[in-house]
Amino acid sequence: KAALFPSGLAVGEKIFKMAGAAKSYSDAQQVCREARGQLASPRSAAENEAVTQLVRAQNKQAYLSMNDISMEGRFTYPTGESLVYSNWASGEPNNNNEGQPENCVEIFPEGKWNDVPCSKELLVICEF
Ligand code: GN1
Ligand code: CA
Ligand code: CA
Repeated sequence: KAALFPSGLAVGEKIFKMAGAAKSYSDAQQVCREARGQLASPRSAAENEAVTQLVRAQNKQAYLSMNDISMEGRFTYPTGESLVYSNWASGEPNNNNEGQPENCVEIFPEGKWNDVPCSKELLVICEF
């Protein structure tokens, strides 16, 4: 329990933990996998609020686990399951970064989501 302070938060059965330096999506995935977790996958407003608290503390965007790499416009969890909850910012996902596709998801300090290029370097939050 003490290890959650100051970078972790428990919601129900799930624990979210801020992992440190900003990374690309594939590097971020690896950080969480090596820790035997996965990137943050908020599946409810309560979970999204917990992730938002961690992001707000850094005032920088972070990666969520979900992507639409397999099929454009269909965002899925690492299991391949479609989203059961979303909190897209107005106009998102737009799959458009100056003409380049956007297949990964960032969460803002306000808690809203935006699709971004998977090459973008963002904070890493893992869930366990
Ligand atoms: C950003 O920089 P710009 O406007 O081309 C953002 C997009 C958003 C867009 C919303 C890399 O794109 O994902 O949809 O703002 N790009 C990045 O206006 O974060
Ligand atoms: Ca996309
Ligand atoms: Ca976008």
